[in-house]
Amino acid sequence: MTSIVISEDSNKEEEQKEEMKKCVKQIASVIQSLPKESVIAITGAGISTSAGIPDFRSNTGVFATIPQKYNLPNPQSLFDIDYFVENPKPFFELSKDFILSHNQYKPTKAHYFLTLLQQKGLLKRVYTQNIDGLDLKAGILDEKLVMCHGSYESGTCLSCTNKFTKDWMINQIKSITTLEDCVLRCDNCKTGIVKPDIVFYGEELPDKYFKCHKSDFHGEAKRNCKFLLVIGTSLQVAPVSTLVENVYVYTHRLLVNREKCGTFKKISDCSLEIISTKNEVEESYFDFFMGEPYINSIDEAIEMLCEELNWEEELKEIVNSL
Ligand code: CNA
Repeated sequence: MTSIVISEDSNKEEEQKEEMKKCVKQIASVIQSLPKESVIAITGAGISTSAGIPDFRSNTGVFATIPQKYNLPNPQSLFDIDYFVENPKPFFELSKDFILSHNQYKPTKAHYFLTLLQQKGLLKRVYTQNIDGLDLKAGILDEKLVMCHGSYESGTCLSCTNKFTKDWMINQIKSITTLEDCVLRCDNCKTGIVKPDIVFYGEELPDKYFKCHKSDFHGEAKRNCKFLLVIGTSLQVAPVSTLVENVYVYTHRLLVNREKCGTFKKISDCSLEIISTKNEVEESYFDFFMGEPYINSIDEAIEMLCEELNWEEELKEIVNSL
């Protein structure tokens, strides 16, 4: 006689799946009850990895794969302003392919999910740490978007501050043949280095970051953010990493990421309910997590959420229309 044996592992997997389903239902019901302009999203490199752009800190990310030949003090030196001024070649050599091909990358489902939230009038702001421009390509409006770490859309001469367009930088890079030439030099002063307008470690964030931070996270205004959506970031780079702490105490927060990070590490499974008594009224709010081991990727999480919200067709329409 053969008997069916259910292993402990498969039981656990089933339990995890059920747990995740419950969590996705809860998240969807929160989203369905949100007022206008009450969602703030914070995004990082993980939202763009399925578009083919490596992040920094995954096993296959830039920091793990930087060639030894550059002899960098540490992987972050590649984007450190003091190091760049002394030795800009490693940055340009490694960025060359990205700058040349960056028009070819397409937004991911998670980018389009943010566009869908915008279309529904729910989106207040996207704070992206990314420099790939995919949020703009996905149709996020300029007034809704804060590119916290700048972009490759323009460049500036570090000596005479002359401005250059992306097309100028692309044409210059195309003409580079050897590592020795691998630095963009200013056409105006002839000596300065032209740095793409991305924010390096040690540089100030754009004014727009501080302006929007004031109107989204200060005083009474912070109460307007009812749902903080954090996607694809290890929350290791300040000040953006600190935004997740700046929200009002009853703001629901969802992290969609491979691993838990920052204060989301407190979540034991997929969600954490925090009950608090204020003015003798008991209030509860939730932190949510969608990632491993329950969900394998950001795209998969977004698909699950759209299915639960019944937004699949609308998401498809956006993808096809852009
Ligand atoms: P990071 O530190 O590399 O973290 C990325 C996070 O995303 C990690 O926690 C990963 O586990 C997670 N992740 C990656 N792919 C997936 C996936 N498919 N599914 C689920 N989770 C995934 O990057 P951060 O954004 O936190 O760090 C900030 C830096 C990265 C900023 O200064 C950016 O400019 C910089 N960066 C940007 C890009 C870009 O513009 N696309 C690419 C690489 C680095």
